[in-house]
Amino acid sequence: GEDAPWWRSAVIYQIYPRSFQDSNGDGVGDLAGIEARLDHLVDLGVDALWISPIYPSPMADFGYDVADYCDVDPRFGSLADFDSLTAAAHARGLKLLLDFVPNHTSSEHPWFRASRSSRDDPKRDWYIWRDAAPDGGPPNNWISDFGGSAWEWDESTGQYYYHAFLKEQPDLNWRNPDVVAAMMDVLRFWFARGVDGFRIDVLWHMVKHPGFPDNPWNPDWVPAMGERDRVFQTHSTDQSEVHELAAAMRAIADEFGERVLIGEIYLPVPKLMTYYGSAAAPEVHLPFNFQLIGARWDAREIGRMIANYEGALPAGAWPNWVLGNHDQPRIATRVGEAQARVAAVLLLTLRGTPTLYYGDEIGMVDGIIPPDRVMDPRELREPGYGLGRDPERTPMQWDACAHAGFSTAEPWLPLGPDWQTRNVAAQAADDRSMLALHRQLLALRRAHMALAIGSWQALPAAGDVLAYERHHGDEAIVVALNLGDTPQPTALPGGETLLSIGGGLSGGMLGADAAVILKR
Ligand code: ISL
Repeated sequence: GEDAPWWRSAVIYQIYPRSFQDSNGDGVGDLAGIEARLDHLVDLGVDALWISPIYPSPMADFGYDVADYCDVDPRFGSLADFDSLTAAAHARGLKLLLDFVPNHTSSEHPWFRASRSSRDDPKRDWYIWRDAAPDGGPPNNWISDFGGSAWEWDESTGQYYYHAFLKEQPDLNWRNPDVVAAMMDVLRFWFARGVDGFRIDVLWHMVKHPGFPDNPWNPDWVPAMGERDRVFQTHSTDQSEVHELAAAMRAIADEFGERVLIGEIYLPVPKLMTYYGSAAAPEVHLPFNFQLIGARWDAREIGRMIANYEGALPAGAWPNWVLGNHDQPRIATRVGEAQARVAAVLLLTLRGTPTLYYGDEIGMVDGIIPPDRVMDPRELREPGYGLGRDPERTPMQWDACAHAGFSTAEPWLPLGPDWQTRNVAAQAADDRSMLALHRQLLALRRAHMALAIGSWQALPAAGDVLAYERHHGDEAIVVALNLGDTPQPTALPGGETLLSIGGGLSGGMLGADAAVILKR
């Protein structure tokens, strides 16, 4: 009902802090920059911002390698800047979410420095250390997400340590209760500081099989898939004990009132659903649903996927949708400019909490990164397969001034190819722009409870058309989308047009790349 928790009707906006706004002229975005741009988020109409990691870090994986969980990296600012940003966000009615990175620390974290100092160090068991196999090789065949064995030999103590990602990102041993206690204190630290929730990095990775058996080899593997997929991550991820940890994190969030936990989980739907937990032991509020990122852009396939996901939700569980993030090619590049508009209507009219990736509201495309500008360690380790993530991390395109208004200096990554014409300033002045479309969609969600929190029901449709109805109380709203580039015959219940793009509906035909929202 109307008193649903804030995160159910909210739209979340993801900020990659290096790339949003630089305030001090070093070419890297920072917290003061985000604060200076908060009014963009207010004008857009989102409810919450999630900021990718801001903690002190050697930046081997741009902040997903944390060296101190309870401070701010000087490149991003200070704790005082963080408090100022939090207050400024809250003053505008915006919630603020941080990124919690519990699976691994930086190899420069004092905990790991202690752990690797000697086999007898009290912190030795805070990480995952194993003897070599009899041939001196790694303990098993587990492979890092960024390529190569997930085990790194430590010469001085004569054991291997486990890292699911870079060797600069050793995995914590969450089977050790001292690790659990220390990390739960990290959550309390930020909740007490006013953080409204967390996105939890690689939640499904946190616990590994205690026997460390080999993972099954993937018989269909080809190099273009990336080294990671040589094996199935059967024993290295998604172990049953992870659910106790998720429930423990949830219990802490609940100590602080209406806070939200979002789990980053790349698993098939039935497995994803288990991370909601149960009524007795709730886990994350929103296990990220990345299916729109993986799906073929086809009305029938996406229609089946939505219905399947809706049908699989446990009682009381709230859905969510994502079109892009800092690890995935941008939606405008995946489906093209015209369909990116249709995709925006889809993201913002499905049932559930949407997360919008910075720049997608102006239709930013993937950047083109010259070889000498590559920054992503994933690209540097496995070049040439399109696995690199720099293209979706280029600076926010604010205006047509120097460096797109992002910085007074050369940005850490090159600007996107179209920044001089595709930017916030240009689109703010054009009521048919992608930005204007996002503002309209977000205003409609605010004005119509059926869109914000109503039920979802498929409507019959054929060809490239996807159609559904949202209901709340007496309100019924119909959405129809043409996921193709030819006009499609479409029969819809009549109603008042709330929004129409790409030529809309006329004479029983939904135009190429068109979408309509009707109030019955
Ligand atoms: O990219 C992936 C899914 O298509 C996976 O390889 C990966 O497991 C997933 O993206 C995990 O990402 C998160 O953790 C990483 C970090 O590099 C990413 O930026 C972060 O989103 C390690 O912390």
